[in-house]
Amino acid sequence: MEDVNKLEAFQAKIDREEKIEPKDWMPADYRKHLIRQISQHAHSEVVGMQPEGQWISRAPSLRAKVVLLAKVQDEAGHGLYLYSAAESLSISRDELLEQLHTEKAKYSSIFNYPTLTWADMGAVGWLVDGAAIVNQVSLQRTSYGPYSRGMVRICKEESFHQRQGYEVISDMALGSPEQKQMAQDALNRMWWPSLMMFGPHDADSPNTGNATKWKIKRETNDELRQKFIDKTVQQAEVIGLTIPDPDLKWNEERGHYDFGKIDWSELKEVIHGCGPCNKQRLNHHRKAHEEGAWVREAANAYAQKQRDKKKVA
Ligand code: FAQ
Repeated sequence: MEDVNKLEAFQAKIDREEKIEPKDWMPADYRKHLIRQISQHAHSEVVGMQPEGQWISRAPSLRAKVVLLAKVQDEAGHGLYLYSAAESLSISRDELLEQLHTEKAKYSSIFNYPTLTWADMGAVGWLVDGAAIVNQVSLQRTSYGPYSRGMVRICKEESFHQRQGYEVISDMALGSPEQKQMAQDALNRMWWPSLMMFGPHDADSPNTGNATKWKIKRETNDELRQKFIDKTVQQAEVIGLTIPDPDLKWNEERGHYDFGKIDWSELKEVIHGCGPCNKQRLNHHRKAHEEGAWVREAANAYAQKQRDKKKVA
């Protein structure tokens, strides 16, 4: 009976648009759902540093290098905000990383594609950050306080990322015929994987039901995907690039673009470890984590020393 009352009070709080905070009572499934989503979001930010990190040493100018470096550092920061939000739900950072390394936890499918040319740095910022913002703007209103507040800050930085990418792709698209071809090729390769970032169709999305009831998700996978398409098509037109979808067409009645069929078998394969770079990305993360063990040990030893000092004083 007590739990039924608590559950009703919890749902009423959500329905009143009040945030749930770490010390509030919450059903175990809400906690589990949030840990899953927030940690996967954090892993995506951190693994997402790899495809861009590879280009820092190959950026075509000092300005481009500095800007890309700043962007990749921001992504590490986003990972940290998100890991902290997940930790506020009583799970340790070690457990979260263990789940990533044992492939129990996922990260966004998009980061399992290679970045082959400098134009891909444009496509990642323009499309991948562009898609991430559409999703994250919506998540600013998520019901869990620490996640919502983290999103507000992340969105501010993410808009800078999207502009960085659009600048790179615009410069290429409006440059020499060879550069324009590179920009078009990057768009051709990244377009469909970017649409897959929003997850399966609503009808095939097992987590959407609870996520909507608990206001973790404020818009569904399909609604967000449509928003992203509608705003990105015009951006491609401005710089003279063609979206690689022959079925893309403005639908006056719906007030949205109609678009072609997404290859869901490709998303399934990538999610289940068989994308072009899955093994490479995870192995790199595991290796970096092992090599960083001494830093964690040193930081813990230092923190312990400070605690001991306080005790004596
Ligand atoms: N990739 O029932 P649903 C970024 C999984 S941040 C991999 O629809 P849900 C910044 C899903 O987890 C990008 N797995 O799931 C940046 C679930 O499996 P599970 C990350 C996917 O949670 C830019 C299963 O399929 N953003 O890019 C994908 O309701 C540039 C069934 O799916 C976030 O994480 C996928 N694409 O909706 C960094 C935002 N789609 O967990 C560097 C927060 C689905 O039951 C460079 N997350 N799955 O084993 C979300 O909004 C949601 O979790 C969705 C999925 C929309 C991703």
